[in-house]
Amino acid sequence: MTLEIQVLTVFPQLFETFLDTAFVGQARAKGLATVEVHDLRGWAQDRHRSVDDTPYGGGPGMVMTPEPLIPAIEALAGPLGPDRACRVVALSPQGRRLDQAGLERLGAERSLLLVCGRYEGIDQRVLDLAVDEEISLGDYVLSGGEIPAMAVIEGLVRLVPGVLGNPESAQIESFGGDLLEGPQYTRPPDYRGRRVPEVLRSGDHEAIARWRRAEALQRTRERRPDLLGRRGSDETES
Ligand code: 9D3
Repeated sequence: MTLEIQVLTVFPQLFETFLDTAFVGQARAKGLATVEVHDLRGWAQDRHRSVDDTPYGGGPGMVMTPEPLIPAIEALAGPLGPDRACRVVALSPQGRRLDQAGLERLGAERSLLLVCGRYEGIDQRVLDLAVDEEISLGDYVLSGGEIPAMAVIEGLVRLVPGVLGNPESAQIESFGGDLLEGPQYTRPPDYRGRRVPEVLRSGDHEAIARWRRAEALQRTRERRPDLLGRRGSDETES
C-alpha cells in the first residue's frame, strides 16, 4: 500500500534535500511512498506568472488568488466534487491543529494533495470549492505552509508499514500522547563529572522499567500536565 503525496507550492526547491534524506528518502527509494512537488507558478497565466493579488477590503500583504490555484488543484487531485480520489489538505494558520491522531487519520488516505499557503493566506473561495480540510501546526507564526507540509510528510511516512528500520518503535509510540519520555543516556558513563544514573547500568530490568515510568510521570506532570488529563496529578502508580 503506497502512500501517494503531492505538494503544491510556490517554493518547490525547499523540498529538495528533505525528500532525499533519512526516512523520507528511504521510504521513497523503497517505493513505500511517493512524493511529487508541483510549482504553482506552472499554472499561472499572465506574463508575470502571478499567484497572488491585493486583498479586497484593504490590509497588508497579498492573498493567493483562485486563478492558478483552482486549476492546479483540479489537475492534481481531479475534478472538484465529493468523490475525488485524492484528499486535499491546505496548510494554514486557521486550520485545526495537527496531533498524532490527526496524522493517523490522514495516513489512512491513499492519496493526498498538500496545498501550501503563502503571503497573508488563501482566497476563501479556494478553501470552499477545492479544499477538504485545513491543518495548522500550532499557535505560532511561520511564513507559509511549506515547513508544516514537510512536518506532515515526515509524520505520515513513518506510519507507513515497513518504513522504520525497527518495526517496534512505531508500535511503542502508538501509545503516544500518553506520557513524555524520561531522560535518556548513552556512553560515556561519566561526562565531565555528570554520571549516568546507576539504575540504568544495574542490569535489573524491572528496576529500570520502574525508574523510567516514574521519571516519565514526573516529567509529564511538570511539563505537560494536560497530557495526564483526568488521570489527575496525584497518580501514584510506580
Ligand atoms: C495578519 C496576521 N498574519 C500574519 C502575521 C496572519 C498569517 C498569515 C499567514 C500568519 C501566518 C501565515 C503563514 N503561515 C502559514 O501559512 C501556516 C502556519 C503557521 O504560520 N503556523 C502554524 N502552522 C501553519 S500551517 C501554515
